[in-house]
Amino acid sequence: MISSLADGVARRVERLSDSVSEQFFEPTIRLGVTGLARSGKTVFITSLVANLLNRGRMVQLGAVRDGRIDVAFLQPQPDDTVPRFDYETHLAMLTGPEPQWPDSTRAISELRLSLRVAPVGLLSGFQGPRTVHIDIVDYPGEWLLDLALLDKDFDSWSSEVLGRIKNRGCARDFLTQSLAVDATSAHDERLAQGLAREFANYLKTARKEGFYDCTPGRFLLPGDLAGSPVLTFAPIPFQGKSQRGSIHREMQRRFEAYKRKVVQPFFRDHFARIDRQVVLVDALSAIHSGPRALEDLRQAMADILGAFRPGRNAFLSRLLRGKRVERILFAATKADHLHHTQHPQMTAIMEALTRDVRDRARFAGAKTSSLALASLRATTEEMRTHNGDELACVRGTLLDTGKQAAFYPGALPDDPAHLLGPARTGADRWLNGEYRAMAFAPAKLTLKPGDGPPHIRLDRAAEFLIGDLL
Ligand SMILES: Nc1nc2c(ncn2[C@@H]2O[C@H](COP(=O)(O)OP(=O)(O)OP(=O)(O)O)[C@@H](O)[C@H]2O)c(=O)[nH]1
Ligand SMILES: [Mg+2]
Repeated sequence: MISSLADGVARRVERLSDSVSEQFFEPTIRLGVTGLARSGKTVFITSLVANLLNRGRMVQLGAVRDGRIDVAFLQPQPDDTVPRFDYETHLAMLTGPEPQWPDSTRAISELRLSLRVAPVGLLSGFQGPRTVHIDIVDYPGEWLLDLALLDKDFDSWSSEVLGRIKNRGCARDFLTQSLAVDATSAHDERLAQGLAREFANYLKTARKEGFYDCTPGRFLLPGDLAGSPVLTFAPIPFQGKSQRGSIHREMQRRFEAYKRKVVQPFFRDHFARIDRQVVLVDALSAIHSGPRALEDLRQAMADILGAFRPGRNAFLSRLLRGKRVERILFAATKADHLHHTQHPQMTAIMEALTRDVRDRARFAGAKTSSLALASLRATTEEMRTHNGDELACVRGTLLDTGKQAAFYPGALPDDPAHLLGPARTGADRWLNGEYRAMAFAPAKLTLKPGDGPPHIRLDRAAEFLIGDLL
């Protein structure tokens, strides 16, 4: 009895000293990782963590080059209600004997990595090593698109959505139902559920067809909110004065509840606490899909990045009160689909895609950078001769057949305007080039002790994001 009591006291003291030392001596960086669906978030985090634990391939990270990182280790995360990023499972899939890409994740998750770092500078002879905690937070880029809903009331949102989708084939079934609704009629739960279901179906198809404006984001990824009233509304046509007890009044109430209970908490509990942010973009896939997909991607990026210019949104300005993300990295992922001689063009496209917004974010004080990276390199490079031309190819295992093949993706233009121009003016195909997409399986690896999985420029990304704090 006494010993367990004493034990309890001792532990409490220990915990107290833990949290005191954490606050005063152990800096914590919250690193947000976002991007649209399939942009490469899970692979990025898995490989980044694996390469920070085994740092043989991270020489462009200054603290690694200088030999100042003594150890890196995973620790329990600080937030008890956020799912843990399932690092071990994802790594096992990527680096197992039959390597596979991880499953789609589509929700928020978190992981704490701690680094013990030797001090630099004048005091280095007197100080012991410091511990720096990096809390990596993975969240869907689609959730940032919901920010725009906060500025709208139900009626303006409804008419905007109905206007925007009126000519979309994939919206036909939903529109037929929605336009037939008499908004003044008494609320009928079955009708509301039918409309919400049809609206969610439309959103899912629209996303598959490459439309990016698929909000409210949680309709696509409902998680444990599935079937709840905050997800049981849909845009309906309405004019005049709202009646008590009408379907319009109930839809309006639920729309407001979605903003208050789903959108605002995400920004308050997660977004507002981020110090450094990486936005991952699968620009190559969009280029392969053609001008419309690239223009859609550009607009989605602009909307996503709008969240990093809080001045635009009253709720966010109030929430952040001057605090801002200090650094934002825009990274084109899957650069191993291109020979390295094309990486500068890829980076230029990335810069052009984010230019408008980036300039403003820079103006607001955040440091920004763009690069092309591969979190997990799945190819090797090779030169091939074709009709007398030297083609810079990449070679890898094809995902669908399991066969080895060399692949030439097409030449990206030196001037990104040659792609973004036609995309903006609504061209339906590329005139001066053909771009092919190819899905590679992750390569079988034999890693030397001390080496993480192979990557391209993941160390540069880490240097930009956290290097100054190590
Ligand atoms: N070749 C190559 N392919 C990659 C790389 N990173 C991601 N991919 C491909 O992109 C797909 C999506 O990667 P994920 O990391 O699962 O993307 P995500 O953003 O987490 O996707 P969701 O969880 O669905 O939102 C993978 O299944 C791979 O096919 C890379 O570094 N190289
Ligand atoms: Mg994922």
